[in-house]
This record gives sequence, structure tokens and C-alpha cells, in this order.
Amino acid sequence: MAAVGAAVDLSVAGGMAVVSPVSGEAVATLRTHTPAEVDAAIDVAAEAFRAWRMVPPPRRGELVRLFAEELRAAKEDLGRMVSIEAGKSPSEGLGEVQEMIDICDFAVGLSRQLYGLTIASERPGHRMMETWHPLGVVGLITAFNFPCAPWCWNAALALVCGDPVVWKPSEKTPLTALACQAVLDRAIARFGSDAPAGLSQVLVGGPEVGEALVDSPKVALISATGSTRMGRIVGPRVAARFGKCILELGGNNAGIVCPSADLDMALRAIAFGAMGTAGQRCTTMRRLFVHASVYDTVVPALKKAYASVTVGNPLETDALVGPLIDGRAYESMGEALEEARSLGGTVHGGARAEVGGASAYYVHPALVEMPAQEGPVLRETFAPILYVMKYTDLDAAIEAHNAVGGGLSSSIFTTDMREMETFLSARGSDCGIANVNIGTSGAEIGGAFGGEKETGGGRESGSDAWRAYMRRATNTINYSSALPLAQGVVFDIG
Ligand code: UN1
Repeated sequence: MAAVGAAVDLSVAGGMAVVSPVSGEAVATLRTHTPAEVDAAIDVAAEAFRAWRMVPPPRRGELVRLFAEELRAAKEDLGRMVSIEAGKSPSEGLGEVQEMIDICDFAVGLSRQLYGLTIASERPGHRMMETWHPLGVVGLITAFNFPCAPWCWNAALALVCGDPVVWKPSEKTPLTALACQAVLDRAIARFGSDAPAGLSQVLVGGPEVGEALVDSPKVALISATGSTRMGRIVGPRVAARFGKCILELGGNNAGIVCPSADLDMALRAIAFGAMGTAGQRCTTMRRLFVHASVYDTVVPALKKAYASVTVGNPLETDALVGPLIDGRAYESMGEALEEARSLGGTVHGGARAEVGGASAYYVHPALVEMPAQEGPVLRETFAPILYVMKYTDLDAAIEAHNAVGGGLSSSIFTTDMREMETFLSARGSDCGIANVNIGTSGAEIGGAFGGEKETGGGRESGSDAWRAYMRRATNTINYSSALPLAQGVVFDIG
């Protein structure tokens, strides 16, 4: 399994440059894997599957338990790597590694709970049961903003389910991926020889590597995290070969602040949800509907929070807001704000912050009061922009809340039980995550993570997400001595 990772030379001229958003400067150059190496990696994984599927699941869980131990030991280093490559604050970098540890702990327990049902048969002397078998090679495609946790949400489950993994990380964050693989290799070395070569591999390269995984009939499941644009390409291509897919795509997430809300609690949650990770989470809060009766309290308080938030270098400070990933992200933010202004929006904040050099892009988060939900409010812009709108009727606010793509995460702030239950009901939030009195981001791994709209409904991590990494067989066993009726057919069995 180390063979492919070890083929990466960290100082190859003409290779793929890895730029840290913290400084805007290159921190490494990697040789990318050739198409032949990508094919070879998939072949090795397919071979590994034949062996790994026969290792008893609790034993497979033991590997993930050892991996969690290694992750605990490497937590500081990995967290710092996340800060260097993705520009996250130290606490967010460490938080991401903690999510990896959490899903490993979850998966260890799961390795003893891959239950199937026993089903009452309508036929006398028959028993039916459901068996869950390993699925095959899992291809993972991940995004820059969470450079390690989503890989682990998938990999920990895939490994206990009996599936090898081949990972294509974002071109922007391959070093974190190689570091994760190195940590897993330590666990594999301790585990023993029943871990086949090729159980986990990292492939460094551009879209062509992802395409090779997507199109390979040897890859049973593609689990991809990224933009809806990427999902629209991946989904149909995997479907065309009848492969399985988990898509974890964008979110245009919103909160609703009701008249009875605990405003202190709401403001803290909104500030963190909208500004944390510089708005570069799929769970970032991007829209806010505030009841007219509290609008003039909430919006000035938010303006104050926005004006005072610290924007800074994540390697030197614990500022809540670090850099945008690159110049393109900065441009998209500017375009969205310009469009909002042209539609009558009032923009507070949003200017470039004087941190880092000319090629680093730090911004002050933007709060935008909008007269209506239109233009950029309907889109996910991967930057810290929160659009605020006033409402008077909760049903209308819920309608507006649901009138966008995404459908990933949502929050209501209320102490009124009717409002809360309405938001959580069938006519409430249409998102995969519907929260009460907490923000949209920070989902725990215990809940299946994913959205319900413009995401393919994919779910990874907790709950019963493991089923996607396995195949189900229904077995019928006839233990009766009565011969089945086979009208008109004569059997001669001597
Ligand atoms: C993402 O933004 O891609 O809920 C994932 C959260 C994190 C996961 C976000 N646990 O914000």
C-alpha cells in the first residue's frame, strides 16, 4: 500500500505545486501519478479486496482501532498540516483530526454490528435472512476545505465493511492526504500480515485521476465530496456504468431567528456558523431569516460581531477567520457582493484584510442585508458572506428557506415548541441536517452526514451510512423435508 504513496517525490521540478493559502506561496512540488500508475493502483486495490473481504469484520475493526491510536499520537502534527494546506485555524485543524478519531471509534463498534435481518418466510420450513457482504473497491474524491476528515469518515467505514480505499485528494491539499496515509501505514504495520497490500492508497494528480476512478468498473463505490458542479459530472458517469455513488456536495444553508429566540445563543451560533473557516464549509450558514420584531436587535449585534472578528494567519494566531483558499475564491466573493449591491443589498464588511503577502487572500467577512432572496443569495459562494432577510410569517420563511438548492444543513432559533416542531416536521426544513438552537456547522460524526437536495442524497459517516459500503443478499434456506410442488415436471434423481 505504501508503494504508490512512496512514489511521490516531494521536490520534483515541473510537478504539481502545493500552495499554502496562509502565505500564497508554494510549500512543495509533487510528482503526479501517471495514468498507468492510477490503473495499477486500482488493480492492486481490487486484489486487496479479495483478501480483505474474508477477514472477519471485528478483526477489520482492530485495524481501525489501531489507526485511531496512531491518529491520537499524530493529532498535533496533522492538525498543523491542515492549517498549512487549507488555512484553517489551529482549533479547526485539530477539530478535523478529532472527527477522524471519532469516526474510527464509531467504526470499531460498528465492526461488530453489521447486522442483517432475519425475515419471517411465508413458506413452511423456510427461513429467510439478510446478509451484508463487503462491496468492493471504494474510490474517494475529497475537497480542499476538509482535507482529511471526509476521507476518514469514508475510509473507517469502508475498512470495517471489508472494502479497500483509493483516495484522490484535492490538488490543493495532497500533503495532508499523504500524511494521513503515513499514519494509517503505521497502524497497518502494527496490525499484521492479514492486511493485504493496497488496502489504502493515495493518488496525487488532477481531474484525470478522479476520472479514472469514476470510470473504472473495478471501483464499486465512488464517494465524492465537493461542489455541485463536480457532482453533476461524477454522478451520471458513475450511473452510466451502474456503479454506486455517495455525493456530498454544496450547501446553501440558512438559519431562522424567531421572536422567542435566546438571542445571545443565536448570535454566537450564527457568528461561528457564518464566519468560521472563512465561510468555506459546506455547512457554513449563508442565509439568515430574522423575524421583524427582533431584526433591529439582531442585525446591529451581528454588525458589531462582524466588525470585531479577528482575521489572521492561522499558523501564528487563533483568529476565527483565516485565509480564503486562493485568488479565485476572492474574486467570486467580490462578484457576489457586487451583484448583491446591484439588487439593493446593503453590504457591511467584505473588504480584503491586510494579512499575508500579495498572493494570500484574507477578507473581512461580509454581512449583507437583502430586500429579497434573489441573485447570489440563491447560490453557494464559498466565502464568508451572510445574507440577512426580514420575515413576518414563519410558514413563508420556511418556504423561502427551502427555495434553494443544497438542502444540506439548517437551523431554527426559538424557544417556542410549535415553531420548533413545525421546522422539524414534514413541512419544515428540507435539509439533511435540521437543528434547533445551534448553528448549521459542526455536525457530529454520529449522525449520517449529507444533504437531501442537489447532493444525490448521499450520506457518509454515522447512523446507518455503513450500508452504502456493503452489498445486501437475501438468503432463503429450506430446511423442510417436504418436496416442493413442481406441477407437470417429473424429476428422476435415481
Ligand atoms: C464540509 O464542510 O465539507 O459540520 C464538511 C461541519 C463539519 C463537516 C463539514 N463537521 O461543519
